[in-house]
Amino acid sequence: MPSHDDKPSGAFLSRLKTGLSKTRELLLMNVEAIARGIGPVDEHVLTELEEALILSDAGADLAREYVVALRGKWRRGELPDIDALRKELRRMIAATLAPRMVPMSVAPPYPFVVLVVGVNGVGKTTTIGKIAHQLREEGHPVLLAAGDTFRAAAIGQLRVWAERVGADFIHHKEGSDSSAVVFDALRAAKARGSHAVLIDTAGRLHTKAHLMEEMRKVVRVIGREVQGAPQEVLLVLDATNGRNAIAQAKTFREFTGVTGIVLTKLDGTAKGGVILSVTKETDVPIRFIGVGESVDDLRPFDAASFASALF
Ligand SMILES: Nc1nc2c(ncn2[C@@H]2O[C@H](COP(=O)(O)OP(=O)(O)O)[C@@H](O)[C@H]2O)c(=O)[nH]1
Ligand SMILES: [Mg+2]
Repeated sequence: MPSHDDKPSGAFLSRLKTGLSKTRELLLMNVEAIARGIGPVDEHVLTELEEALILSDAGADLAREYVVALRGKWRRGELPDIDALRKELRRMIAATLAPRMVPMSVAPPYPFVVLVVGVNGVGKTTTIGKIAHQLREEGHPVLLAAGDTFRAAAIGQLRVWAERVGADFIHHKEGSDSSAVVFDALRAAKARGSHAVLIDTAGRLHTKAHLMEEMRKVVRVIGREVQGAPQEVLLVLDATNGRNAIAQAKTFREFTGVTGIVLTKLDGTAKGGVILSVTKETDVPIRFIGVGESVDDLRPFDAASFASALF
């Protein structure tokens, strides 16, 4: 989808910075010289930096890789001061993230079907509401499907979003078969000319085999109703889950053919470096990042802005 911020504006960057402030504070707190922003680079700074990156969940291998590269440059006289170090680190982080920066693009043939998956509480329903809001702002007719039939409250939560953003809403009663909801939603979308169908799902992992089987069934139903769909299977990961998010990515990947990742709650954690681990350990684009609970706090992922907001 075309973003609101093709060129990150000052306002966008400052909001992103606020969202990532816990991670930035952790990094700066641990690397005193970088926090001060002046002075020479030395071995002590490089060691502190490696530790801070590991603490932020960037992954030990990547932290080492960065610091080895930085040390090489420093020894060759290419990093005269902290400012140069900071710029180089930003450049490296952006380069690591850049291959995963592929926006989700809602395009014909319509309906463009987005299945949203992930474990309980990661932010699936909220993310659907935020994406629906963006699509509505761009003028797309949108339909939300209440595929999480596990609790009545889950259906109600999605209904509130649908009303708020002006999207159509299809649901069945609590406890019904989510494939049947999806079937009805797609029929309705075709009849009404919806451009996008966003499908919410339940994410209770306590019966993993059952959940994954249900997902497969939903994917089959979608494929039968709309040729080439689902065009997007979005896996929502909660950044506060740290390394556990990587394990979730692997499980869902195997069963549902994930095509994009949304990393939420980056504002709630000092472990924002986890985005680097996700990038290193999966090969799926990061479509959006969530940096807060408000409707505007979901952003298309931009590698350079992310790196600047961090360091
Ligand atoms: N701080 C913060 N909270 C979020 C973000 N995304 C979702 N949440 C909150 O996380 C909680 C669970 O979200 P929900 O969408 O119900 O998760 P679901 O179970 O996966 O559908 C809610 O309180 C959301 O407001 C985010 O990016 N930042
Ligand atoms: Mg939900």
